[in-house]
Amino acid sequence: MTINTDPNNRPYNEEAFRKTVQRRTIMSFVLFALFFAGIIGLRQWIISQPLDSGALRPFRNVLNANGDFFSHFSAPDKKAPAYTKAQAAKQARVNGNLGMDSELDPAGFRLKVVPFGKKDTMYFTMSDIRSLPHQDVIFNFKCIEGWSQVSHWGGVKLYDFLKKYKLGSRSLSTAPERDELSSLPDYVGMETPDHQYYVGLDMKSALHDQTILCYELNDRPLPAEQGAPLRLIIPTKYGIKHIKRLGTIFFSDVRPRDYWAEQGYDWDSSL
Ligand SMILES: Nc1nc2c(c(=O)[nH]1)N[C@H]1C(S)=C(S)[C@@H](COP(=O)(O)O)O[C@H]1N2
Ligand SMILES: [Mo]
Repeated sequence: MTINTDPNNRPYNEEAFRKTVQRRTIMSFVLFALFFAGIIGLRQWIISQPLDSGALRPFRNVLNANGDFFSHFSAPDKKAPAYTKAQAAKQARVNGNLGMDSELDPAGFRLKVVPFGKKDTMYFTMSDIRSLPHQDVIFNFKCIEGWSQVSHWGGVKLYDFLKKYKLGSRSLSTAPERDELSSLPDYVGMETPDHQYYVGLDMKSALHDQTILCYELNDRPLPAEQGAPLRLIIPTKYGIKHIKRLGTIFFSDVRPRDYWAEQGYDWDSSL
């Protein structure tokens, strides 16, 4: 007795069975080849695309879309959690020394500021900067490499500095206001004196209450390897944005170049 498993009760036909198997084998081979060609074609297309801020355009678009999406959740006016001095590391980590080779002359130091529209460049001494109200910032410093550390910095609010010297608005006669963001230039750019390291910031984050021009670490003068005489501390963003050895500040409606964004990292780098 034979068991016929065909529901239509057709007799078993070896020749037909072999043909079906053969046809399916060819079909799956063709589909696989098409799929493979598609992947290779896509890859060819992607690598033929132009570079945009250091990433191939399609990847940069994904990075930008990611950044735009997540910026809705991490509002730049949100405060980074505060800590006490006792919680801060006694020995703050040192990381990164790009753009820090130029000669260090704290007495001769001038912070260069180029007002919006490249109007007359202005220069500020450390005493100009120190004359503003002192501000401590104690926060959890986070590096994209994966480490974080609570550290204690001192300086003056970038906002206070820009307000006092009427910088960062579209004209030289008005001080920037936080609640008039739409009337201000969109971005702030910062570079080391030798222009080897540079960051771009959105205006809202630059004017944030915890963003400081920093000249102290643990109540003492900022050490050279941590950015003396002046660096940026911007607790709402990853370490890459905390430029050390600050030399120049400028304002723009075009996204300023950014060292790590050119290496493929998220341009915004908000926490
Ligand atoms: N000029 C300059 N600033 C810089 C860097 C750098 O290489 N050069 N590295 C950045 C990175 S990646 C980090 S994590 C922080 C580290 O600051 P720290 O040395 O005070 O820990 O500085 C940032 N600012
Ligand atoms: Mo970093």
